[in-house]
Amino acid sequence: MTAAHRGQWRKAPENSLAAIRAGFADGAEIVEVDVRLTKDKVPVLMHDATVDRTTNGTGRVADLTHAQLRGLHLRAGLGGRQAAVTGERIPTLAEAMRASRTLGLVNLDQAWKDREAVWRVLEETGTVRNGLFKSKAPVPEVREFLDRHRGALYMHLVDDANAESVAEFGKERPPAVEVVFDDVRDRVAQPAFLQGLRATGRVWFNTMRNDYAARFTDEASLIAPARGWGALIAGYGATILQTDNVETLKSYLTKGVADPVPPGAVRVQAENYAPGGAGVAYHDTDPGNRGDGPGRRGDHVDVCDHDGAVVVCWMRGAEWITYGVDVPQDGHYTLKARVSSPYAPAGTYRIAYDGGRPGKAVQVANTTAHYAFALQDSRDPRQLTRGRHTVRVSLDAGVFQNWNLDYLQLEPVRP
Ligand SMILES: [Ca+2]
Ligand SMILES: [Ca+2]
Ligand SMILES: [Ca+2]
Repeated sequence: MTAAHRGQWRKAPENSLAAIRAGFADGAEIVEVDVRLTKDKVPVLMHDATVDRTTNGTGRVADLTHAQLRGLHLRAGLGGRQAAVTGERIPTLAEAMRASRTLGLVNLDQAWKDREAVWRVLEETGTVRNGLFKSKAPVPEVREFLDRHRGALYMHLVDDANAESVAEFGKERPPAVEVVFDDVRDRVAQPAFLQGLRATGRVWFNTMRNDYAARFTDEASLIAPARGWGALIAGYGATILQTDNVETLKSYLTKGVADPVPPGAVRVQAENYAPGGAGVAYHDTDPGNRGDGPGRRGDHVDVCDHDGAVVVCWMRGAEWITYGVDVPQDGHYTLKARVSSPYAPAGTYRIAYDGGRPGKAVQVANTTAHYAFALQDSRDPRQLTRGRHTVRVSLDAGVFQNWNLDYLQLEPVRP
């Protein structure tokens, strides 16, 4: 099963009704949302304690009434102060559950402390069988709640700190267990423990960030599924994956490929720039590799690892970097760049082919987070002949530049 983390935030604001609908429409069986109570005790969807990141307002959810929250607008994607303000508003949990009733399960994150108020919403909206509670609370506390609310769906969360709590459930094991491990040597990541979980239910892993499943991430999966989703399914017994990449995970589960190169296209990873060193293959203004990723020995190009995505980062004005690209056949091509940035504007780049003049300035999109990558069309197509070409990406000097480049992709287009 696929669980869409905070809904399909690549198409609508996180934790919005549109993101919930898009998550189910893109094939997720589960949408994960975050629940908080307003000052007047209305359960609403909001990840953070404050509305600052994801809306055009400020303040703590617990200090704002439902009426006050309704006046706010959600920001695009994962938000941030420079993300676009949308027409979407903060949904109540009741609205979210009604929207999901015929579509799938809703994983109620951060809801355990307010579980009685949440339960009332599920009852009122006829969605007791849609709402999935979760916690790592002591087992007697969980039992007490489940005994009083027969029919409640519950998933227990374990890491190495509470691994033995699963056994305390005895014969009444929850139908799913969420396993969090940041190291493959963790106790909860060992085969015997996981086989025990699989014997009685589903096993849930999170692949959004590096620390949730020991670097088996969405982004690593896009490079090669065996580095992420494939490993969790084959080696760790995963039956539910929570992802920030709903469409690519569904593609992998149904077709066996995560992020295929389109027919007739050619892709080059940003970190695989041309040989030759400084002044020949690149110009970089930050001494050494300022990133935390696997840079090339002795080079100054900055390479970061954003939760499994290996990217050129610390982009600064006047820098440039060159790639060798093998064009498969004569034709008209557009260059797309897989980029990320929480800024608006994020920066600009120009493309030059085979030592020629740089093309028009391409504005890098605000993707709302450094780890939120999107494939962006430069909309500056060129006629290219079959064979090897050089592509130089140069960043305009004197303008703000702070973005990340994952890969370049030349795709055939009609002239
Ligand atoms: Ca550098
Ligand atoms: Ca740099
Ligand atoms: Ca890359």
